[in-house]
Amino acid sequence: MPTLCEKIIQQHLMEGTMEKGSSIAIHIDQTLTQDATGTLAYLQLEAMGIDRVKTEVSVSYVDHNTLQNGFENADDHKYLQTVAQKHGVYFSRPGNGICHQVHLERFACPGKTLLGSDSHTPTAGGIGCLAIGAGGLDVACAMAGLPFSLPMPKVINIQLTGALKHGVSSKDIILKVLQLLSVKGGVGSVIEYSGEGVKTLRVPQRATIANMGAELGATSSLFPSDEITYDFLKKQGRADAYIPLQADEDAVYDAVYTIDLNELEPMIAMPHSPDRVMTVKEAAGMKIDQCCIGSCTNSSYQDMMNVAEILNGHMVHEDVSLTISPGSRQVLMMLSNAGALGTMIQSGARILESTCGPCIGMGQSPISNAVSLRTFNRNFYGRSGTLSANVCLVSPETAAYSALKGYLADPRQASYNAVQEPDSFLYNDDFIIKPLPDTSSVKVVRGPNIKELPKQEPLADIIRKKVLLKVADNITTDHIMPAGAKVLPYRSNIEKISQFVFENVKPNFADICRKENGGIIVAGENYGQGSSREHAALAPMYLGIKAVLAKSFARIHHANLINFGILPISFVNADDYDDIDEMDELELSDLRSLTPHCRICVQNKTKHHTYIGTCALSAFDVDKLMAGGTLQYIKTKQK
Ligand code: MIC
Ligand code: SF4
Repeated sequence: MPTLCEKIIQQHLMEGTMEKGSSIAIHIDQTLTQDATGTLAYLQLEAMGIDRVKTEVSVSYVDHNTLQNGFENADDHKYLQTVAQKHGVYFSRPGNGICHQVHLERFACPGKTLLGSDSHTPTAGGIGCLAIGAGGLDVACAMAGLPFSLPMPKVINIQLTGALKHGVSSKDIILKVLQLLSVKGGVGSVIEYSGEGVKTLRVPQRATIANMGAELGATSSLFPSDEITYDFLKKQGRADAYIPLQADEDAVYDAVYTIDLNELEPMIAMPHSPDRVMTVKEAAGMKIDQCCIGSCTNSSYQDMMNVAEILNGHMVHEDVSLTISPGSRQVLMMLSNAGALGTMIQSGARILESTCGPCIGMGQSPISNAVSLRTFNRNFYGRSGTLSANVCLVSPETAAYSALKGYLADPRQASYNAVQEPDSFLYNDDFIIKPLPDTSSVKVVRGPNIKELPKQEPLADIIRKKVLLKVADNITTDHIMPAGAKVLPYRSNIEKISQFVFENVKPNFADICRKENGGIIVAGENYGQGSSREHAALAPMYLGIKAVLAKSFARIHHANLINFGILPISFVNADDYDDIDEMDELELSDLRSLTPHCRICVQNKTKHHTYIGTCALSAFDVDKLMAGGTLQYIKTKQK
């Protein structure tokens, strides 16, 4: 009676028992990194002294920092290429596509485990792979052959019945799930999809849904591996990767929801959160300024072909800028061969590289006060690069149809023929540099932007620091460590990037940290949701942040804080949050006696009040914190 998730975990279990919430460690078969998190991951791998990765497959992608406005990003690409060669890692060159789309096409396998230094790694759940996002350091550890620790997840089942109607797409399914569960609804869980409706969805459509499980806060999302999976793998020339896989008929789930696809309508997530969902009909008519189609969520061949069908013979509205970024070189080639690229260009679409592009604020920031419809997965405040912009998330069909109209329009009214999956995909791996058998002659190239990793001291017994920032619920890693074309080039330069920590929340935060010689952050629920970027822990650590006191934490960020020696403390009594003000002085004591799931006494020296906090830690986490972070811990062990 196991669920699909439990079957895969069972086969990979290295430590612990499969009791919900208890700490387990699993073997990782594959890893992926992208350039914005990859440089740190490989610097950490090098620091561990590992010659060659121990995984079945590890792939390094370049897809985020591709706007080469200065030498920094190009230098990073060269470092990534050479360090990959040195350590037996596949290297997907810039231009080959977005990591999750390419990994789905060329590497992901049902039944395998995949750990990626990007929160949307679960995209590969669309093919039945247990794929998890993590910080770069955890991915470096997996490349070094160490098991990956996580709490044994709960399993939420979403049953899909019926079939999607004209103009409704798989993006609308996941937006509906977000409406049901919210950005916190998946925390600590894997989401498993089943039911007759699943059989009507092709692998890339399933991948769209699995991708945005990250926005639910879920550990991963999974689809069964069935004849549709086999068909996709066969068309990618990878039929031998197929194994059938599904939950047992009588699998027991922690919660079950049903969505009837027959009844589903086009959906939209309003600013600035992916769970502020309503139907397109409810918001229809809203004037728009920009539409961006692409990202790891919606850039498959079928997505793009449907867009071309809708645009065919029409011009983009004069007040709208439409950008299209196909997800991979494979998709782009196929669009070109099918004539769809010509259709898009003819309609006035601006064709961008096969990269993340506007999704991570790498160009195409919209005009002031814009309404921008995007087929992406995140519409967090400021992420587009225009602080006054209102970004909404929609399906490719809604974006394309609205781009023609100049206002939010319901694609069920568009007359177009939905495109089916092709008979075969145009695959070739010429843009993926394969690992060399002998790497002894490879020289790793480091440009001047690649700096050494900062070091952290072992945990002190007493921390007495001021609260330098108090923030509300659902703070994203985009709030903590903004991305975008200005900041991303410094992902390998922690001193430089730390200047931007909380830039859009408290512009002088870095200066205050320096003046006060570090401090503590107080936060509400779900602190650190969103991206896996470990810079959101490493850069605050560099600024002297010693602890975060929050009502609750997002999974990946919680792990990243521990990796960099910052104490993640949860309030036992959530009301204590209200009692603390910025610049209050807090004292945390007896920290050298920290144990898993221990309580910590927090004294407010300014108000003379005492609060109780807890730390949800495994024994391994305690060791890491004591040493001052994971890298320090591994180094001490090696001595
Ligand atoms: C994102 O979508 O926010 C990113 C950029 O892909 C991140 C990784 C990063 O910050 O580099 C993610 O989702 O993990
Ligand atoms: Fe890239 Fe956007 Fe996907 Fe992150 S969410 S991997 S930035 S396309």
